[in-house]
Amino acid sequence: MNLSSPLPPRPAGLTALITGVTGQDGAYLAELLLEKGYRVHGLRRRSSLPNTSRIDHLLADGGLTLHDGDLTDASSLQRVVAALRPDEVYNLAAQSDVAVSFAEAEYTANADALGPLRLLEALRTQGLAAHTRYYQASTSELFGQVRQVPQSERTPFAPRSPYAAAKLYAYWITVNYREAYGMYACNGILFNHESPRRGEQFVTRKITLGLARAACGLQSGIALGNLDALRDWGHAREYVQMQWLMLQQARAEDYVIASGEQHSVRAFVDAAAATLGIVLEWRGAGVHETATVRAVAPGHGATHCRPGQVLVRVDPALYRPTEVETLLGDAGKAHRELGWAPRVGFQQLVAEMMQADLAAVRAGAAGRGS
Ligand code: NDP
Ligand code: GDR
Repeated sequence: MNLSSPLPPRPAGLTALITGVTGQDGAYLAELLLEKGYRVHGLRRRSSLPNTSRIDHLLADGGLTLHDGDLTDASSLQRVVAALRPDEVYNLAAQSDVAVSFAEAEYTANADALGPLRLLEALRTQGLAAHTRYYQASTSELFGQVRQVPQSERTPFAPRSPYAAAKLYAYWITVNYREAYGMYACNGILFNHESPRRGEQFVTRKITLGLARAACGLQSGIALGNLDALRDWGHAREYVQMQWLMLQQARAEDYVIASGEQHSVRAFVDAAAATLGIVLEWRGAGVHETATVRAVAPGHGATHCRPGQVLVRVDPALYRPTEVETLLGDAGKAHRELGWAPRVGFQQLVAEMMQADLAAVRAGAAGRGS
């Protein structure tokens, strides 16, 4: 990444609070901030089983400190903010699954819309409005029913899910606190970003984990929903660098972060299968579409896949009530002002995820699929 202009100096040894530290982005961001010499604190919500597998290595080092709290509980946010008086807050916590948001719309609004409000209010009422810099994890889902391709900071929002509608409130309340109270508060409008640490319910990871299990004979194939959806996928490790950079500027602004490339879910399946030496044949359309193994090249790990095997079928239950069909980002502003230039391309991202899941399944570290 080339910075187009020198950053204003920030003091060393800053204190950062990351909500959502146990998630994909939280883990990468915690690593990045620790490398930069921050004192890093994370908010962890209560769970009946351990939810720290992505950050256990940071906890073992003693670098990262966790605090119990929940975005739906204002008192816990007030307590943590008052105790830490952080220099930077990265609000990454959210009910982040778009499909789940249709089933849990009220909870999603509570966590994803009111959660950011509670956090901003904690900062304001603790007298930190002029001190703490705040990052809000906004999303390309805000564009929803796309009217303009590609989408930039100037594209109108048109949310298509309870998740996106909640994130719309979070976007605007962040802008409002910036304007009303002079806070350094900004939105990163990030397009889809993936990694081997991606949650298993998201489509990319569902594909790489499912194909890895199929390659090892642990399941025959996977069921997917809308194969035609188009997404702009990048690597999470690179995207969290921009989250940090957005808080290091002379003034707070909102930025789109995207790869500028678009692929379908079907193309992701093809690329993941190719990493395993599998050539697929797609037949049928809509809910009748299937992908069958046409050929398998030896030596790529797909030891249990055979020609004729159905690797992908469509399950209509996995379609969403309203879908975001096409997303493609224009990150020109971030390129010009933050020096944003993604290095990891689509093929490299897919290959890294596929190889990581194959290695994990072979090592017995990823459980048996259904
Ligand atoms: P993950 O789903 O991997 O992580 C979400 C995190 O939020 C987890 O740490 C989770 O805890 C925590 N969390 C959920 N609900 C609450 C709550 N009520 N109180 C406190 N913590 C909570 O998401 P990602 O890391 O992928 O994404 C980070 C953020 O960026 C999210 O806000 C997401 O909506 C947004 N975003 C993500 C994009 C992507 O492509 N990844 C793109 C654009 C925006 P637990 O581990 O216990 O579940
Ligand atoms: P998205 O990611 O909804 O874009 O939200 P997801 O990977 O869930 O879906 C991407 C597209 O794939 C289609 N799809 C399927 N999706 C899932 N999860 N499972 C399936 O079986 C399946 N089959 C097809 C979906 O319909 C969709 O079109 C992610 C999250 O990280 C959000 O928090 C974030 O804000 C956005 O990315 C940007």
